[in-house]
Amino acid sequence: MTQLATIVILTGAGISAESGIDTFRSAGGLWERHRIEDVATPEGFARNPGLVLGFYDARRAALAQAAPNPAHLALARLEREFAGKVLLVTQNVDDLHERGGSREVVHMHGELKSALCLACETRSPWGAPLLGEAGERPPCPVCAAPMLRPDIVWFGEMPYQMGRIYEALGQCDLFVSIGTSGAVYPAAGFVQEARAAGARTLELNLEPSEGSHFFHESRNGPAGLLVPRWVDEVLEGSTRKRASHEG
Ligand code: BV8
Repeated sequence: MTQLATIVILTGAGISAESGIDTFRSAGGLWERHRIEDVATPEGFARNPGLVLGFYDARRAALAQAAPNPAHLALARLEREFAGKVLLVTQNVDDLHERGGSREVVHMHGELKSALCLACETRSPWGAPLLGEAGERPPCPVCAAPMLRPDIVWFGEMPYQMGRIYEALGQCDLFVSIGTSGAVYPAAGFVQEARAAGARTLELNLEPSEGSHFFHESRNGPAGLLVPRWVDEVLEGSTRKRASHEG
């Protein structure tokens, strides 16, 4: 394996599936129980804010019952021990990468544990419901307006940190996609950006995704099994960071 310097990783709902978090498009997934137009678009929120706030409040509450799985832990180990650069980009809005030990995570579709104020447009860390029992809306921590919405990128909205992501894709040696169906853009197009920049591309997914044919290599199986093995492979084949306790 040529010396790896920069790895870009994209994760999707599949990496959190073994932690008990629902995916979107697998059988029984989120999009079977809710229409995307109703709960994951600005128009749906304008039409029925209570339905959308309740949808995300339920998912935020479910986070407390979920724990990071071996795939999350392995990516945190890679970040700690790999001597080159790793950029972890996730489409997921859960906090399992952070709770698994990853220190730098790019949440391109936003986060359940953040709230966006429609009045002052600031994003604030948020762990509580956004809709009270009696339908009341909590005040924004910055401007006090009762105008908070989930800090989630809905369909038709611009994902976060796209400039930073495209810059990394243009310079990476390896692009790895983990647990995503490749159904949603612009994330689904990242593999082509990486290939155009000369990177090797690897897909780790339970089954072939819509974009499998774009990858040089595709391995199928549960992330909890495939990701730790892949991280071992990368760390064995490359120099490791000197552990901080070695001084
Ligand atoms: C934008 C909200 C532009 C957060 C989400 C036609 C063509 C191309 C594009 C478009 C088009 N029409 C419209 C568009 C654009 C649209 C889009 O892509 N639509 C699709 C449906 C065609 N995209 C957008 O609107 C994006 N914005 O384009 O803006 C723009 C330009 C200028 C100015 C303004 C705007 C915004 C997209 C973000 C939408 N928000 N979610 C939330 O509620 O969570 S997307 C939603 O799907 C989730 O965020 C999720 O991240 C994303 C992708 O899903 P996956 O993560 O892949 O999950 P999925 O269930 O699909 O798959 C799970 C996979 O895991 C499966 O493959 C399964 O096999 C695997 N798996 C399961 N278990 C395991 C496993 N793998 C390993 N181990 C396991 N155990």
